[in-house]
Amino acid sequence: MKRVFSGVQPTGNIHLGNYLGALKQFVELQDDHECIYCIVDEHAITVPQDPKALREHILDVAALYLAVGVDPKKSIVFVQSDVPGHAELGWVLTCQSYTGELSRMTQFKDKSKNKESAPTGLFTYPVLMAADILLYDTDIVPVGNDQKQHIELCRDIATRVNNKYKKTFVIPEGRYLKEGARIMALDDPTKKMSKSAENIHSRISLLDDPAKIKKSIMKATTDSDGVVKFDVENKPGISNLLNIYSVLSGISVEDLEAKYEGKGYGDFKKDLVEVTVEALAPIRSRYEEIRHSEELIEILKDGAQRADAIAQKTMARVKDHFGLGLGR
Ligand code: AQP
Repeated sequence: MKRVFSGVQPTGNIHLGNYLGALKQFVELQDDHECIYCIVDEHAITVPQDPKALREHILDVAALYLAVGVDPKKSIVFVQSDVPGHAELGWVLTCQSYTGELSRMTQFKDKSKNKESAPTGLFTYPVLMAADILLYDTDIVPVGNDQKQHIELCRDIATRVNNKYKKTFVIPEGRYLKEGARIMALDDPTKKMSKSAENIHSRISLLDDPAKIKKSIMKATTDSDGVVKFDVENKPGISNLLNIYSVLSGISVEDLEAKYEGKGYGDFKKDLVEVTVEALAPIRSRYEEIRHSEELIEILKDGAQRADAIAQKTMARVKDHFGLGLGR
């Protein structure tokens, strides 16, 4: 069975982009793959975090994994910092990466823009992400489009190590969905939907109540010609909404265009509100059931043990190939 690894940062406001780009794939893959899903808290501290809130967000994301359908009987679910191999391999790989290639990462450029100085962790973040993936001999990494550059870097580092030392790592492949891979912000469809955007109406969070969902969708930026048509270049707002509608309802974009021919954006948006509320309602209620349960903690502890067993084997191999430690 092929092995799958992916993670989400516990930085709050898990949104439709995270769900449609990544989490939905997590669920799809778990029946016929060996899946490992992580809450990447060590990535979250690359920007300032309130310690109390971070702890809560870790459990929020874990509960959301389960609420969307990740099944701990089929998949390993755990918190990154509970497995020391991530940070350990992260350092080894930092020594195998170059400042030039890290400087080219667009996420680093965006997040450090207009800052006189940025945390070093923000710069080396993609190396830690490579370590997360390579630690588990991962074959497939289900992620959104925005992670493509980081996945390529991971493959480059793994290939470099394999060529320089004995074959150490499996070379992973990114897995991106055709639709859902890049959900755009509702207030500005030229930017991706993001957890950290200031305007709460730029995103739909998975736990938003129906009133908030309605307000965000009805306010979403479209254009003035009133034709429901998929055309990313000229009509990015309505194209993004069509995309969301299509993935949530299972109706193709072409069928949606036909359904709303001759109707205005108002009707379209009203229906999209209904579709979204309906899709998110079971996630919200499952989340409420599990979020404060002891079961959640047990699942994460068990997941960390199972993940650690795999990670330790990889670290033993890495140390052996690099000549680290005493070797006995
Ligand atoms: N807009 C998006 N469309 C599709 N997929 C997306 N992902 C993120 N945004 C979109 C995917 O969600 C997974 C988890 O992302 P993350 O926790 O690593 O955070 P991120 O990519 O940094 O997400 P945000 O929302 O943009 O957070 P901030 O604002 O904190 O930077 C990944 O698979 C990602 O591709």
